[in-house]
Amino acid sequence: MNQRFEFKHIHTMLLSLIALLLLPACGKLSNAVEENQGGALADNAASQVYVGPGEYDEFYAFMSGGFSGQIGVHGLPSGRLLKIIPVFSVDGEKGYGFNEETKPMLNTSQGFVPWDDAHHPELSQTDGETDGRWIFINGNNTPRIARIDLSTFETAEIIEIPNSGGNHSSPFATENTEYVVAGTRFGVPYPQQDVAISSYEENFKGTLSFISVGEEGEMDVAFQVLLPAFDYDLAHSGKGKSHGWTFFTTYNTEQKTTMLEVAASQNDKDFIAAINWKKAEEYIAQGKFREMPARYAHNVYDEHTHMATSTMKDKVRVLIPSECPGLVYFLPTPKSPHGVDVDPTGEYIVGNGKLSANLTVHSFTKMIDAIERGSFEKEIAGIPVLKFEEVVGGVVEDAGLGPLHTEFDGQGNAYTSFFITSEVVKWKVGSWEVLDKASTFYSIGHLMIPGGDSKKPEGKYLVALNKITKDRYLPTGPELCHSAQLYDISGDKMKLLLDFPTMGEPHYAQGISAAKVLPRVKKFYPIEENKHPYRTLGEKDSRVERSGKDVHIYMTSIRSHFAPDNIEGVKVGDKVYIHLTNLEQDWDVPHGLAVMGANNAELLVMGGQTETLLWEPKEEGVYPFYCTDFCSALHQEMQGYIRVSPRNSDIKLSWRLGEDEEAI
Ligand SMILES: [Cu+2]
Repeated sequence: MNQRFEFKHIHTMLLSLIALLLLPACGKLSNAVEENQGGALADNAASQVYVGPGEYDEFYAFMSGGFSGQIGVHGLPSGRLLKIIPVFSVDGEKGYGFNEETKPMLNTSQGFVPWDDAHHPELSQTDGETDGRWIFINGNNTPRIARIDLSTFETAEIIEIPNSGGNHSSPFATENTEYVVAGTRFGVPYPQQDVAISSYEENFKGTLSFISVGEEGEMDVAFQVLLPAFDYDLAHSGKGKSHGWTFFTTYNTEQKTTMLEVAASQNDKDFIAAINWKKAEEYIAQGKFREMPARYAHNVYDEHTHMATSTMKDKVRVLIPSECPGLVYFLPTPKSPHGVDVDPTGEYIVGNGKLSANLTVHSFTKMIDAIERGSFEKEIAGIPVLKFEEVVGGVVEDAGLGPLHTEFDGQGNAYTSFFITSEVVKWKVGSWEVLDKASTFYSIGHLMIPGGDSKKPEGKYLVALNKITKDRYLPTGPELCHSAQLYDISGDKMKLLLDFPTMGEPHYAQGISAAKVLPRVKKFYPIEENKHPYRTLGEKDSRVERSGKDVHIYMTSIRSHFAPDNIEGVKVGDKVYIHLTNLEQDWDVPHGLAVMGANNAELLVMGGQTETLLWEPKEEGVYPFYCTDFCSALHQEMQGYIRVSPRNSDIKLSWRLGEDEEAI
């Protein structure tokens, strides 16, 4: 009876809290209007974000597209959208996932998956600093990590994460990008199998995966650590003195499977799991792992063949904590910690308990001392649980409600997002005093300072990534654009400069000085390096070949024609592969190609690249095709025809370019 009462009481409290979560968007509308019309312009914020015609922004910002599955590249401080990089979702604009070359990028153990939910862009680092080589991002839904090459701004590799469900605590690189990590959000049966959901505690597990990153960026699942089936929410790797460790937050240590909004909020403290990955490497070297069956896809795009290949892998190395002492420790952390963030020195590990009013900051030094003393509260599945009071390094008290994420400015200050009170709170690392607060519009999730999770933050701007837009932009029906806000953090007080819309949900973002990226950026692909098996390196090699029902068109484009541009002898029932090589060797001259009625997207081919459109004509006729990407004054003349004859036709295959150049 008593227990029941208590449960009901907690239930009511939680429901009130959840109601609060929904409130701030409504309560702040009048404030927002004042802010809109007053502060920003009066302080000449406009000149601070103005980037003149023809000038470059100072920073790149890579904004996750959330449920669009892509990455949006913006300039800062202008907020201008520069590019959408297709990553986990098909993209008709660029033909990604539609052309033959990129279809394998979206292959998984479940087959072709044309969509995902992309959350956390993570720049590669060298010695704890962003280096401008690559950006990684996690696919949440069908667990994957992608690597984008920042010389081409294209997705170069995607690896699936086996034995995982909801890849949220990912990718979060180590100090020299030795690894990117992936913790499962959902406990899942291990190995995946048909079992009763009620057998959760017995059959379900939580895996934390370490994905090695090679010199050229190539990824591999190096090992997994098998933990209890808690929900692993976010992660960050240590740096400096804590280099060698990665920290993962957990919630649902209650191990419930239904009505989690109440059931997973019972425990006063959940954990941060601290993984000593250098120790893991020792255990791997000693052979103390189990090789477990697993099925996961590894997809790689080759910049020279301009094609992706997909390989299925079938095993993974697993470390069991009870067999590997010193590998994992649990740090008790109040109330469903969400973000876990490590300060630039590597000493402080900030755990943001989203149902807590206080911010808990653990000390790495104290953690190591407690481990050396063997001072543990208990063990869970062979994992020592440290004593809260022995690892806590400081508490930021009553800073706000619903702390989520923290980044740093390199001046000894931290900035934490508070979802419920919809604000950014600036506080001092070490003295734990609150220095400043700035409202966000509305309901901030992540925040980002360029390099703000690295050893060397570039603490000039802060971007708030808000969940709700409400009255900030012209209404566009029931769905409004998602939004980011730019703050100047160079002074003592934060100053709101700009709102800018983003594509999909701007879940998290990372920023980097443009100067670190610019020297790497490619302007086109050298045609002499093109190793595509269906390349056409000059117009005179353009041709059409038949092999049974497969017709291969070796086509080229250069301003302003395709070669060939008249093709006859194609029949209903054929599979027509149009392999278009763009012969341009100049910056910013892609050509596109679209065929009337094709059940496919366009091709968008960069200079020196080859891409393939598969077209299966279903009816006889003469089908026009044309260039879709404006390329010259005679772009509108860049067109051609393909004649499609009946299945049993004896029209012979022919092609031509120009009146007199009939080719056979
Ligand atoms: Cu064109």
